[in-house]
Amino acid sequence: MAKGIGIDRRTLLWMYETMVTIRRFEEQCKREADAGKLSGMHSSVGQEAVPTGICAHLRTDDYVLGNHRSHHHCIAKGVDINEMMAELLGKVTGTNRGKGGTMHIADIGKGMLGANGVVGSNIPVTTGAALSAKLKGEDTVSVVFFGDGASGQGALHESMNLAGIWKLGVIFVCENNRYAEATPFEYSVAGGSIAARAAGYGFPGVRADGQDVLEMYEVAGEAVRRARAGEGPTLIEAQTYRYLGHFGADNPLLYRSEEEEARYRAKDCIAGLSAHILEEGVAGEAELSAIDERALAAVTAASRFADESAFPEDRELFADVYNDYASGRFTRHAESGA
Ligand SMILES: Cc1ncc(C[n+]2csc(CCOP(=O)(O)OP(=O)(O)O)c2C)c(N)n1
Repeated sequence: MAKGIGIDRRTLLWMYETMVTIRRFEEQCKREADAGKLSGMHSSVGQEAVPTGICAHLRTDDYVLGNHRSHHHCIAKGVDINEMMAELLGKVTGTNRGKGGTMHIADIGKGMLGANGVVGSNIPVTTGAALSAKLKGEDTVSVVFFGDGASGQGALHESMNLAGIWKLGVIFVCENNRYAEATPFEYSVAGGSIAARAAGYGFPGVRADGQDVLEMYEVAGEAVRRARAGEGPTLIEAQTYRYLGHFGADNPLLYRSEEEEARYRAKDCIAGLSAHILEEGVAGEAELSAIDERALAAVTAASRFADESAFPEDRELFADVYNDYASGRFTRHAESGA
């Protein structure tokens, strides 16, 4: 673990509770999927430290965008887990009134501009959000999370170039969990380092231990400071691991070893932070257990909330989906009479 020097107690305990909440949420999602209540989802278990260490520095008006594996990004950015669980189950109380599902959760009010099932697609959108902030003279930071597989998309390189020349307040965060579906990082990423690519665009690229939330916090602190100060972008390559298969139903042992899985699980981000908190006397066992219980209770309540919520009515099908901006006939859900 990094030393975590200077991180206050409130932040440490927030990071602990956020990571535990993400894990309990993902475990509940797997149960919902196994019960046939949702068709499947990309679990972020094992990767909790990456968005947690970064979002610990963000304000509500900062922007986060994600990818197909984004439950952890949403929770770390403060999206309500009741609404998230309802969204996953297609209920009308969901973040997107049940029309987005697991890969398209968005909550503009919380600064979560959206997950996205199209690999790499949110990288230029985030760069655009950062450009908009710059043109408006705002110091908001825009963060995009994407995988090692997405790092081969041309959109990343075009975005890094524009962000570099315009010194945009964007942070490109690659969650390198070593596999894009079943394709190993070593096979698909030329040069062996995603972080090193930033040098070609004239801004810092940093490789960090994505299973160490204190290191993530430290690296993100500098990236956020640069972005707010108008000094330009940063690329962070967080080395992490997804404990489960790509989409839940697949068997990861067809392309990786039990020994490798055990090695990463031994460096678990929650266990690491818990040990740090206890060793440094930040909190005792009883306080951490109380947080564990609170996180579990919140996730259980979210599941109940989703179960008890209604599905959208048929007449809602086209509300908030198509809009004709050009003709001025733009309708919001509330105005559509649905
Ligand atoms: C443009 C596009 N190509 C292919 C896919 C199919 N696909 C979905 S997830 C995925 C792997 C993405 O890997 P990575 O970016 O490393 O993210 P991870 O799943 O490891 O979090 C692929 C190829 C897609 N959704 N979009």
